[in-house]
Amino acid sequence: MSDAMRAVERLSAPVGTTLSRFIVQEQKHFPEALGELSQLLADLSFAAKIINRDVNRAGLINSDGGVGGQNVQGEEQMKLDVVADIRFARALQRGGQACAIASEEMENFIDAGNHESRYIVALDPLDGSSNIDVNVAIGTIFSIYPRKSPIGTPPQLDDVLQPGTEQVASGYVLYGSSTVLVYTTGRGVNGFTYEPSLGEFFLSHPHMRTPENGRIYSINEGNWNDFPAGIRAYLDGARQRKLTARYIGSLVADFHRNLLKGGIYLYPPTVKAPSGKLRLLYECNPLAFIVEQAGGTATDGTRRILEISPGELHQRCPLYIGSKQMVEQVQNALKDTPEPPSQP
Ligand code: AHM
Ligand code: MG
Repeated sequence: MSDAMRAVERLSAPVGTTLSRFIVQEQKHFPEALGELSQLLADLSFAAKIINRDVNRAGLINSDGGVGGQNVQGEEQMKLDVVADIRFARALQRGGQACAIASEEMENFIDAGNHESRYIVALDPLDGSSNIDVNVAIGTIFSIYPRKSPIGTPPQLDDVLQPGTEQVASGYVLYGSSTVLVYTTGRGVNGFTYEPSLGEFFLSHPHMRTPENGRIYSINEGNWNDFPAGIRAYLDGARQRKLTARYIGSLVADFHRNLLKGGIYLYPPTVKAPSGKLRLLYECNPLAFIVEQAGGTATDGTRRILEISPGELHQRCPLYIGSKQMVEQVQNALKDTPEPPSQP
């Protein structure tokens, strides 16, 4: 082949599979599907594109300041996580496929007004609050459930308080050195990378699998004195085996890295947070669904995360999530040394 032909071939290479095309192709595996879930995923990815733009321009538009503060033009500032919450709620309300939305940013779930729709969305619109103002990777986490109440009626709290096993889809968006959207509908996990010049997510990580074992552990070791004895024992072992410590402090970013490379993320109960810090509905459950679909595990130390029945919207739970063997080791360490966190 001549150089010219090679150049033509290179320049006209296919750009790949867009997220929208992939969603439509996936829908064909669910013959009874009416396209509502596909539309919901499309709405979420559209809002994610807008958040991505906002995150990238955060320093310029002063949206990284505190709520109620003022920017240099004397305009009201709004924190990016609040902006993200508004954008997702608007996209879902207007998209028409979510009848209720539960968010980390809202005390109660909201009735999205779409009473004919069949789905509930729980989400953390912008997770990693301590990293928002300092240009460190942050993320969105979402979870989709079928409603339990009859179609055509207003959604109820029980629609939102379902165990993770009931999820029909979940995913996350990582706003990092590139922006990645990863999701599952229970048929494996696929990841898409955002191409800013085309404004599209493209399939970049098909059929994601996480290694059975890994060498990375991610935990806020500053809380060492508060950890249950079993966790301290596990961490001692990890140091002896010279594992690698990596902790960004953004769950999505730590989770994504460990998913790809093999590792474990731990947020144990502490004295300050006796039930752990992370929220079951929109942080633990969606990532637990993804990790299991990718061959990994998620527990609260004794129970499978997905089987925990939530009693309230913002319920917290300890989280040990990642490579199967590493999570098992943590569970064993907790069993062998079953002491609660020490009291101050
Ligand atoms: P947030 O929802 O207020 O952002 O809190 C959740 C975040 C996670 O992204 C992160 O893994 C964890 O909190 C970090 O907590 P800590 O600062 O205690 O290590
Ligand atoms: Mg959060």
